[in-house]
Amino acid sequence: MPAQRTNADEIRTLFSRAMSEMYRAEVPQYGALVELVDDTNHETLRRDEQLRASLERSDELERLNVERHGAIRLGRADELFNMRRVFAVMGMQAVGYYDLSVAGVPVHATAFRPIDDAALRRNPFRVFTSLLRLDLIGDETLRLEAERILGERRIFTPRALELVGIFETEGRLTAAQADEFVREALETFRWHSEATVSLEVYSRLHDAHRLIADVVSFKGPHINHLTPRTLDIDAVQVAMPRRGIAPKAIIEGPPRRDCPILLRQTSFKALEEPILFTDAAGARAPGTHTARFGEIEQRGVALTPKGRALYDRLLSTVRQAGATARAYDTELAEHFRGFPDDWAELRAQGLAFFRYSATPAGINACKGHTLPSNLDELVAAGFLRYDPIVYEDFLPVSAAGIFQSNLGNDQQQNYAARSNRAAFETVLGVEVHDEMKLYAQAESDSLEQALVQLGSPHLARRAMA
Ligand code: OOG
Ligand code: NI
Repeated sequence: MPAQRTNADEIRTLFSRAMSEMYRAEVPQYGALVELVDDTNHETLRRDEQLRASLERSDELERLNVERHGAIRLGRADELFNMRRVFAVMGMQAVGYYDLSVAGVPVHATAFRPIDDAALRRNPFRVFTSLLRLDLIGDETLRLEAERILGERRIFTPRALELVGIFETEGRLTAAQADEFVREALETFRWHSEATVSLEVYSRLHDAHRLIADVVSFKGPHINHLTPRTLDIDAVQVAMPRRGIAPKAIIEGPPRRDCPILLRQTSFKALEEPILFTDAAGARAPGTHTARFGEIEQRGVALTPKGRALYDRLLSTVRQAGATARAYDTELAEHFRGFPDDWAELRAQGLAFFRYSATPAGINACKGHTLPSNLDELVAAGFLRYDPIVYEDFLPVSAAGIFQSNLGNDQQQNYAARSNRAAFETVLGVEVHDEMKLYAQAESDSLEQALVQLGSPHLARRAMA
């Protein structure tokens, strides 16, 4: 039903724009980061004509400046359930399960994002959404208190939920309802400079884990960062201090390469912001809270399970080596020599996902002739081309690195690694999509279509088998 889909895509665009405006107004340093990213993108495009032409061809130039993702942290089961319904209105579905308890962060998470190609092309905005795992708080008194405090808040406006209900029955919203929905939904993501707890309770939550204080002490799950796309993440990382922005020590993810893979990201350190705390008697006390930051990202090709296993293995050897931040980049580049940096090789070894298309030469050649009956030969003859499928998800080790850099290094904690995907999905109300299946499907759909265009439906069937 195209009408429905168009509607959701438009609402997502309206929403991400509104969120961006709100966040720039709330966090001026984020505005400064966005300016730096814009300047760097311009400079990169000025120097790299080929890149400019390719972005222009794929219609990406004008969308270069739209944010790619944001993140929130929820506290209660029904908050996650309803968040799924809210994001569904914007055409965003839960993809992937991320267990961050292994990295000392007491949350598990998913990414709400568009899943089909057309929607991703229109606006790829996604939200990394984590749920606090109160079951990982050892101190029972504190756990019960956190539960009680969270139990009293309502993070959605009644009207936002009403509009979600209308969308669920009608399959779409009118333009006026969409505007109203965006306004109402935005309220959930707003910053509150007044805590719902006393300074004393805040401190106890904070001592258990800074993230617990962040989730429990406020009226709602303030957006904690937004992330634009950069064309040159290394240049922005280096330039941040010159603009008075303090970057985290390292860029997360793979090293810089000719054939970019997965996702590279870095951020500036979260800001310490003034907060008013109120005790049970109504007495107020000033304090601070540190949660909000700005991030940038650069995406590459999605890896197959085989490619991902290689990535995870190489990365973990670098991490185990425990290099200092200064030596880290060199170590990383060194270890990743073991990862082919050539498109043909990545395809031949089945390390990455590609989108196939029939070339004009191929379409011409197949009129009246039989083409090679083998995929590699079709590629070699220039009848079939392949382009990298962009990785649209997150990386747990990187996410933990982003979390960690904002928690201060004194807060390294260890939780028993108890991944609990089933519990997460029960609370969510649906199963999360398997991202690998989505990429594999996109690849095989493109191949099938291309082979049909080349008049080789039998080959298409064989390739699909
Ligand atoms: C989310 C951190 C994860 C990313 O880009 O990996 C994330 C958070 O700090 O709440 O956004
Ligand atoms: Ni992020």
